[in-house]
Amino acid sequence: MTTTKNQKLLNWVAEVEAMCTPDKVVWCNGSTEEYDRLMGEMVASGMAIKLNEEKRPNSYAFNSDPSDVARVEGRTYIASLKEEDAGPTNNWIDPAELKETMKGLYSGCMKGRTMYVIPFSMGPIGSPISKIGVEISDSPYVVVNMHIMARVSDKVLDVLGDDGDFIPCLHTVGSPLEPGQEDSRWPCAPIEKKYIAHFPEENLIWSYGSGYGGNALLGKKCLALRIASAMAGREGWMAEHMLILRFTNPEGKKFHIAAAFPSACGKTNLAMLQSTVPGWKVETIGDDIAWMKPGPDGRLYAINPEAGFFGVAPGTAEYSNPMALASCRKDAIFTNVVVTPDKDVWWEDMGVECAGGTDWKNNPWTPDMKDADGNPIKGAHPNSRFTARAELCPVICEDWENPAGVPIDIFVFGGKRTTTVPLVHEAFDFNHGVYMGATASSEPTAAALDLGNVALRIDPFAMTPFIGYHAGDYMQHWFDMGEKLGDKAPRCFYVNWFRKTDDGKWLWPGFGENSRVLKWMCDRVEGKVGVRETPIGYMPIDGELDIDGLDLPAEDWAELMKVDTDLYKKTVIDCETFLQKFGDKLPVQITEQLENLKKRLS
Ligand code: SAT
Ligand code: MN
Repeated sequence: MTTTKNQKLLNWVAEVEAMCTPDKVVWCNGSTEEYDRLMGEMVASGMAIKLNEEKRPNSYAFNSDPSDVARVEGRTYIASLKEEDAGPTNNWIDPAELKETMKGLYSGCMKGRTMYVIPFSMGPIGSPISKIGVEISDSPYVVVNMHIMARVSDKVLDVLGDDGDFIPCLHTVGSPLEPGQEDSRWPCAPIEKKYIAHFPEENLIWSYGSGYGGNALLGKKCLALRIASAMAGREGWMAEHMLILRFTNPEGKKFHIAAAFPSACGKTNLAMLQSTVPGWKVETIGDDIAWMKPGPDGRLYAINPEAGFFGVAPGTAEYSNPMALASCRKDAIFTNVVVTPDKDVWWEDMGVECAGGTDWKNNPWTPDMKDADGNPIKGAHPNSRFTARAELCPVICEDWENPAGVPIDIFVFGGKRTTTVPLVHEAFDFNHGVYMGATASSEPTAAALDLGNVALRIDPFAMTPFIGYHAGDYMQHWFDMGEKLGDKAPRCFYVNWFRKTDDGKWLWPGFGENSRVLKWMCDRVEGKVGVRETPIGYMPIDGELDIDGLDLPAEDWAELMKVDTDLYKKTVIDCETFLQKFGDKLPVQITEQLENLKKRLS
């Protein structure tokens, strides 16, 4: 039961209950008691595994259905009233038609299940910059993950009051149960019935058929990026797929960096980086999403709307990200990893040996197992995840929940490119930076597995799957923000940690050593170092980006700093081809930047 008198909320819950016909309705309050009770029920049903209390206190593991392991971009829709408002990067269906289809699916979809009503706040509860959402879901797994990722609380309903507004987020796993029918361990619907639908003019989210990650934890990509970016475009602020970190120098001067990379390109690692530059320290504010608004002093202030990390497990190791490991040492949820016989967790590239256990498909597994083609069978799914509380991160910044946010000095864009793009370059000015962000390119990663075999994805601002409106208007919004911010706009840089030699060896050590590149950026902001001008942007003068003590042969460094104009021209052609699809919505500033770049390269 609930004590809320908010009529919009009560009406919506009643409507959904009538449509989805759950066995019962439970209003969630985010309490520890609620968390423990749901986990207890899921352990009893076999959906969750309670991990070893000594090794992983208060932690649980889940295995999803093998068909439900990542976001489904091909089944994600921006159902704006007009098709042209969704633009060429989004799937679109007429909202009336999509609602008809989905109502058909929703009808009776929660039969045999409990319907949870989950009030949550993205951003600190009660802060003027925060947004209230209410997720209705029939997945107890969603409830416990929302406890960690969003702020689920009765207090949200207090803030909402009798007539406050909220973003309705409807979710179901799409798997009704007939009387007596046994539930599956991870109920979900087949791919052709999955819909992740957004109605931007109504600030409404409808998700059907998947229980995994961003398809189901609707505060994250659906609300905090797709719906929020559309709101931000209308209202003059920014909702971006960016980590936020504070980098403090030995004198105590603080720099704030927001960085955009596609999913599964190491954002979490960078957000929690252990600086190798003496005296310089990184603190984490967020690892995935930034909401940014101009502050009273004209600078751009950022908050992290989330309360936890939904990080990629494989590759998270003591050497790559000890702070992420520390964040999930207790009170964590693991999805699609290996569970060892002593009920701890393991994944590929965790930096420790594993003799075997139960793999993400719930089968007995040992590391020497091979598939029919002789390739090793992975124990953890490449997109397996940990859900961890941000407050447990040892380097969480004291200002991570400051409702005023932190002033951003530097924007970083990037992606995973094994060739062509140098380690770091700086934009000539903000508009050039917007061009860099708009044409950021990456080789595909594990976070969206339904993209097929594309060699290169141009992924504007790492936002392609998350822009809730026309991407051309979204790019224009970036230029408009630059104009509004003027000389207080953040400096823009482009990085690529992922260059390889012809024989497949990484050229740059990465991880903590990336702090050397961040320091160079801060030195640029302070005017302490110069640059050399190249066709693609400003680059470090030899000796001014400190690589002392690295095992980095001179020829590797030269390669990392090289701009091969012939190779680069190919990327520019790919970008130009990509940009053509924006037609007359392509901002003139983009065309200008592209023409200038082509001239500089010729
Ligand atoms: O969208 S998820 O939340 O599942 C993770 C990601 O793609 O970054
Ligand atoms: Mn992400």
